[in-house]
Amino acid sequence: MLYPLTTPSRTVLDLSGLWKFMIDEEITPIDPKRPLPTEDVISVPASFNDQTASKKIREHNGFVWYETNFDIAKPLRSQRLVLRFGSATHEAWVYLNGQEIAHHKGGFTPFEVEINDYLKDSDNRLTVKLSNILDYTTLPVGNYSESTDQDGHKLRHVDENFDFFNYAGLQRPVKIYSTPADYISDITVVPDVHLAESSADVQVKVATHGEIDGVKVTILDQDGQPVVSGTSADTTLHIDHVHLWQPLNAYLYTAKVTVSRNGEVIDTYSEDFGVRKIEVKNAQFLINGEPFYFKGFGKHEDSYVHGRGINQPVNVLDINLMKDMGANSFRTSHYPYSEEMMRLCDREGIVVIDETPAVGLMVTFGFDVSMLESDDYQDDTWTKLKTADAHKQVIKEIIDRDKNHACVAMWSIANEAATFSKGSYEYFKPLFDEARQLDPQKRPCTYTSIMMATPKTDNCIGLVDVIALNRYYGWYVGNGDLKMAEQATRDELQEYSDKFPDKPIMYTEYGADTIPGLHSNYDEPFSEEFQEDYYRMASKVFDEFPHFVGEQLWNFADFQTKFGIQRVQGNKKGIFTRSREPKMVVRYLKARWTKIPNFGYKK
Ligand code: BDP
Repeated sequence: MLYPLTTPSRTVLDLSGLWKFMIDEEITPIDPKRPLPTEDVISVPASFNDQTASKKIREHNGFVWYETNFDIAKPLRSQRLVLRFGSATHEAWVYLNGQEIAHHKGGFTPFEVEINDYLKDSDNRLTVKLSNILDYTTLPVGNYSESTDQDGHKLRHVDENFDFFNYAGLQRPVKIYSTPADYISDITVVPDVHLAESSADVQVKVATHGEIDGVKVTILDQDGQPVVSGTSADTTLHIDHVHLWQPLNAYLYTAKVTVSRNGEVIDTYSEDFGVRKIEVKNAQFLINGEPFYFKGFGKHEDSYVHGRGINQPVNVLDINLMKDMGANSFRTSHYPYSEEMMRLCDREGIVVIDETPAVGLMVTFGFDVSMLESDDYQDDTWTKLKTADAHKQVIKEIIDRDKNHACVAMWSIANEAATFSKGSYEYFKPLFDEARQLDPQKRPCTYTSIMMATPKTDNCIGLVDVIALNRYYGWYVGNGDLKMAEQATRDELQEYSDKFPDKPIMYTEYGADTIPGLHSNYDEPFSEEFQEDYYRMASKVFDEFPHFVGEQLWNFADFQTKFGIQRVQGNKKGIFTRSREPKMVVRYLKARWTKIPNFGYKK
């Protein structure tokens, strides 16, 4: 799916701004044929939750309504016009001038619809009904229930089956873009790098719609100079002396595509791409033939006031903070991030593990890990959840959206699912097959494994290319006891290495809640000293294992969660606060990571 760009044949209009907004109390039906009955406003794009002083709005579960009015300049009306949502969380019904024109389920992927047939000459009214309901059929997974108030009105409840606040709304840009009536509908770029020859063959496939009889693809270098060109809709172009896209040293080429009819150029689109090779071989994660070491984070899209809404200054700051610390990567825990963030990572050379919103796939999820004491803990997740269709759909959508991104080095099919329970393999096998078949660049696939999934009990670990562990020894297990934690970390890594000698292993989560400014002479949990000791302990063990290929800690910054006795205004495992001030541990990690090379750390 193409990102909306202005080109010589296309224009993008941005509908960001103040929209009318109301929650739907489901008392008086709302008729989209009439203007939305409110004068209240909300800013788009952003989550709605933290923009008002109302607890009722912040915690509303069910439906909300958005509305804006717009005009389209006359010269554009002859073009094909497409309304495109960067995302709408979690389910959307879209009405233009009172008519339903689109419906989409899944809160973290884009969707679009042609609007020409529904437009008026002026004052078009765009209305969006959104649901933030999550249940056993959706991703993420929510525990959904209903009750009635004293007046007999229905109340809906979503209890997040995961550890982040259920922010919702129009959280990403809403745009209208134009194309000619016959147009480029998709571009797929697959680089095949010949490392020894410093060259690459880049396959560029162009999908079109309408009467097109000519396609031209020109590859431009980073200075905009043409390198090579071809003239078919499926062409493979050879680049000599190729500039590789390298971690923290990005180089982006552009595939400039023009399509024509009878010699006349009709549509133009420029897709940036990087040339790099990703392989998993001999228990190593190779980028451009060299063993890469992941240094970085699990993150969230989470900031003050914006909630989960796009916040580009914060995105830019986060990447700069990462680079300053010597980090080179992060995972889009626990959902696909905005396209704008992915484009930024392409430019900055940040290596991304791109995760689906499959989080909460464990019906017994909670902070109680006592089940770890039993070696064969089971739950009935896979008979209760009905998420397979949503999962398949989102794998398709995320690959369709992100397939060309140089920054995407691996797909994470799920976070902490009950892969130890009966039925998990049957659930995941087809999803891994699907991802591997759909990805034109054939990137490695993984999921991040929960502590109950051990080398003995995990049914699905055979499916992954890289073993990605979320582990909390010293925090949820043996809180405060770093001696025990060190041994448990070592024992488990040893067991994984012995059992899967060909698979690289990395940590995709480990961390300790830390209250900024809390200090302790006795290194107590929650103190800044404990957080540092915890990371020093883990680092020491990581360095003992040759096939341990990366450390992505939890979490980059403190973030908002639902209420809970283990959460004080959210999760405090950030090494930065929610406003991005460093905790003490940042100095230690910076010293460590700036010494660890991106390549060749584990010989
Ligand atoms: C893991 C989850 C993550 C949580 C983290 C924690 O993957 O979403 O925030 O633990 O408890 O279970 O801090």
